[in-house]
Amino acid sequence: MTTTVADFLLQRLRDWRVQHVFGYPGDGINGILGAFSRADDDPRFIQSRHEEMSALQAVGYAKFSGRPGVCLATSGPGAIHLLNGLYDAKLDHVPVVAIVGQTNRSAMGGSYQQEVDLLSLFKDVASDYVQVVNVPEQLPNVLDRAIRTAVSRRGPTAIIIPNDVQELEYTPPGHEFKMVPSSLGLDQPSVVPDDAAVRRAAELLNAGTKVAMLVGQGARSARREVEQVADLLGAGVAKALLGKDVLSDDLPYVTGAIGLLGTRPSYEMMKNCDTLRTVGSNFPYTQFMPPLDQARSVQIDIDGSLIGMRYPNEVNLVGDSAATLRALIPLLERKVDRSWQEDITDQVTRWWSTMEAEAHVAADPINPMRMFGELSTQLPDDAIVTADSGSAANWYARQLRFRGQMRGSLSGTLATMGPAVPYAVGAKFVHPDRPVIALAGDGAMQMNGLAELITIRRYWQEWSDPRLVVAVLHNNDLNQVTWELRAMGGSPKFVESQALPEISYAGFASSLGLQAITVKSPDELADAWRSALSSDRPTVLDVYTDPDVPPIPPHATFEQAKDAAEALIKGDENRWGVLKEGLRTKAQELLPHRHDPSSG
Ligand SMILES: Cc1ncc(C[n+]2csc(CCOP(=O)(O)OP(=O)(O)O)c2C)c(N)n1
Repeated sequence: MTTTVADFLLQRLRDWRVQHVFGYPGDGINGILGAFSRADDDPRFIQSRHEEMSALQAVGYAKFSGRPGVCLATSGPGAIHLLNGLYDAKLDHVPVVAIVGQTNRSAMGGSYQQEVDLLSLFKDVASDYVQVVNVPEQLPNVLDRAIRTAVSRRGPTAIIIPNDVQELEYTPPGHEFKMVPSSLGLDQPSVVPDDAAVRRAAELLNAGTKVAMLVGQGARSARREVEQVADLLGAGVAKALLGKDVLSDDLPYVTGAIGLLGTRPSYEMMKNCDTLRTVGSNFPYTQFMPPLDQARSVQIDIDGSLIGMRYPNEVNLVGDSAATLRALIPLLERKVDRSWQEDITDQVTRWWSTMEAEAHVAADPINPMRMFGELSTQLPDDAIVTADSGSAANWYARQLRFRGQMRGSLSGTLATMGPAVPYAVGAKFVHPDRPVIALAGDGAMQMNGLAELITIRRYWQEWSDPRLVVAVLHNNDLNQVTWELRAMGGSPKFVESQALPEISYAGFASSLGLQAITVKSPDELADAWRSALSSDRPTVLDVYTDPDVPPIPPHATFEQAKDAAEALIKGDENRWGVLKEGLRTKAQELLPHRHDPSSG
């Protein structure tokens, strides 16, 4: 039997140890689908309900595996649907390879059905590498380069294979003029800056007395080293959103999230430090970093093109975070005066009790912070948590205490709606033996999550640990934007754009045979989470939450508060609830707390 280009494509993906391809069919990739059938579905074709979901599943897969995610779509509309997920990969620096079909070569340029200029379509999103395979001999090089580029540049790449090319007999590139051979594999270097640069960084850090560290997802492989440095320097450590799982929140000097979704201890630490050390983070909001003339600063990042642009650093060290920190550690002097770190530790302890108290503020019917707070205490040590880009992102950032081997992610930079459920599906194919929790908005569920519950229904029985919990913040509101309108735009809630139609998420889940739990009272929350986290199947927790609890940072500025108040005066339909919940929540920062998590 002859080997077609599509057969070889799958063979080569197997050679690269790709085990899953997240995709959706169409006649533009019929040649490839035929090859899947001949290859006994190896790699495994994972079918979603929408190509954007396939791309986001590939992003989730890549985020939780550290390996490239692969997605597949047909020409024209299928390729277009992939785009948003690929941009998510691009902005969060995640390796994803997209493979798409195209009309036959004979029809190209003829305004043929489903013919879209795919090179132009992918030109921006896959700017590191996008290529058409015109003849069989081109394939190994194009595929290998797409994979190697995605991994080494940490972003999406795209391969376009016309339908008729997929069906051609595969012939390898030869040893001739204008042939490009190829090879498998990629051994990446461990990059360490030169000694002089490391010494300059050490001198700066040794000179400081109030050291603040900021870690991001690039520090994930340097957990032990970051802890060691924080201890030596008597520093506090804030975590950028994508770096939430880099360090345990049980470490007393970890101040947690930073920025608009951040914590007060992170805010205070940045406001008062004299030295800043950033590791593996591209956190963009400079206003949450020290005033520009206040701190001397060192940054470590693997990417020389992204370093040094968030703060006027004195030293920009391009290198692998763990290796660079290991080179730095012997040069650091242990700070004798520990008062800066002790002060941070006190603030962190108080912060967690404030969070607990805020979560226990009565709301109508359920305070969303309580939903997350109850989860936090029950999170299994090996849990993987994903979150949507609405108000869930705030509570994910502030209320969840990560520890153990927990992993977590969301659409950190594109902040697209609806990644929680597809990321969770992607995570389940990486770690079928771990519990996965998706924290979803009801708007996101209506946009795409409900349909992806069907994908979960289709596959869950093959996961060795069947626990996948989709917890829906059922507030009948596009809440995050409603609050942004109030706080930033000074506008009241515009009901036509913000209110969502009421539906039962539990009802839909139960029609699919998933466990479905509706929660309408805060007293039911703990049992609901227990039941979901001990279930023998995936669960949808349909939690009726109060849209009037403000997802506004505790350090909201006076201007923002003024805008919000003006918005309410202008006639917001929820004005009384908003005022009540806002005041009650804010008061928790000032009041002594009954719920002190440090007391158990
Ligand atoms: C694709 C996309 N469309 C619109 C937005 C703007 N947006 C950000 S959050 C949000 C509201 C999300 O509502 P929901 O999922 O119900 O979550 P909630 O904030 O209510 O918890 C919207 C519309 C976006 N980020 N992405």
